[in-house]
Amino acid sequence: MNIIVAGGDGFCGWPTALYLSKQGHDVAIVDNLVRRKIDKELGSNSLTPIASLEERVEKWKELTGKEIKIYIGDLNHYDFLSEVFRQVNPEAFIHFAEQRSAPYSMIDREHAIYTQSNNVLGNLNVLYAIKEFAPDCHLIKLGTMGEYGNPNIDIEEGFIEIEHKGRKDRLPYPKQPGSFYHLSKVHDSNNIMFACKIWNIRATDLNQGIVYGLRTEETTIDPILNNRFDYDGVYGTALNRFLIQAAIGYDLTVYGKGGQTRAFLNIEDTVRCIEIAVNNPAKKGEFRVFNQFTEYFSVLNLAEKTKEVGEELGLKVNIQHIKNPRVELEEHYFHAVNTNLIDLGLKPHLLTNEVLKEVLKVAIENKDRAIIENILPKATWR
Ligand code: NAD
Ligand code: USQ
Repeated sequence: MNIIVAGGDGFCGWPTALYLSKQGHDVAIVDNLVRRKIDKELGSNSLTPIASLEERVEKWKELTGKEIKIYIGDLNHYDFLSEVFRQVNPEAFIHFAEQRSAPYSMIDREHAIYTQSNNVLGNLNVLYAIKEFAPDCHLIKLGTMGEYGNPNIDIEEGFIEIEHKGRKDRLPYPKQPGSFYHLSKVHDSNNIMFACKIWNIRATDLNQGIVYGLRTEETTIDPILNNRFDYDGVYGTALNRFLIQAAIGYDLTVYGKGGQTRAFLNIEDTVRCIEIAVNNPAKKGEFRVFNQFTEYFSVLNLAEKTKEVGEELGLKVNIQHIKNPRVELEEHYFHAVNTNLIDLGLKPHLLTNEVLKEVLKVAIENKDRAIIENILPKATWR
């Protein structure tokens, strides 16, 4: 298939582009490289050294003979996006290309406005481009489990049957997101659902949990194909941050009580979930939602697992409960359904001590690159 991977220079997009290219698809990456610019803005870096996108795709071609085309530009420049659609004629558009950090979106007004305009308007441009240039193209859009927030009932996959005053309907599941970033994903979901209804577009909204790990079979073939590994207080996510903190001898930063429970998946499963969505497209006019995660854990539980594994590798690991920079529940009910992807064949890579050790070893190998002053969170919600 002709597949566009938007955001293909990023943490989830790069391994996905390689994996789909390996499966024999014609892959084109669209990316404006803004994530690399944000590293400069924040004085931050990936713990693993990462090559330029040009070097990455050249190396992939040299090693496999497979070409990945690259289009450097912004989804918010509609002329650019239109030209990409004309040239690629995509059958699937995988949309990772958004500002994805909740803390970044909460820094101040400018960062909130940037996040919502980049994400919501970029996605709207993609919907218009599909309507105008590739009406059969399947939009596979990365949403987030955080769209749902922490309701005191089970979280369904996108929709819930409700009985009210004797009548029943299947309605979108209520959303209670916890940051301006997470809100941008809710706005995207609403726009996609509406576009499917009025223009007969086909779309899969993947409400992804927090991704841990960094390596896939393809990214480990050569160091030039390395994936990025974020650890700073803005872009680093819970488990990856703990593993890197353990590697550099920094106390693990559990925010508040640590009873915040979140859904997780291994990066190896991210790429497979995308493949499953590609191979099983939504029907014309269908808006479907898959909850893309394999397990859930409390933050404290993950810190304890990291401590156990770190100590097995001879590291001294302490857990610190620091003041929570966010406004969020620190103890709550969490039970979410994730059967749609499993029913379509996903075989989860679960979080074992062996898996944790592999990621921890990558962190140890690269620990001298860590910029210590970037570890504590600086952006606050209040
Ligand atoms: P990332 O920041 O590493 O990658 C995003 C990529 O998109 C970057 O390369 C960036 O340069 C590009 N981009 C951003 N805005 C763009 C624009 N307007 N035009 C063109 N390119 C643009 O993020 P990631 O961790 O790979 O996340 C990918 C997607 O998955 C995001 O939509 C994110 O919300 C979602 N997601 C990520 C996680 C996670 O744990 N990383 C979990 C759930 C959902
Ligand atoms: N947390 C800590 N200590 C840390 C970092 C985080 O206790 O050092 C806590 C946070 O307070 C929060 C939880 O861990 O309760 C998760 O935080 P996170 O930074 O790992 O994840 P989040 O901000 O939700 O965002 C990440 C990705 C985002 C994606 C989301 C999936 O950056 O793109 O959408 O995970 S989900 O959480 O399911 O919404």
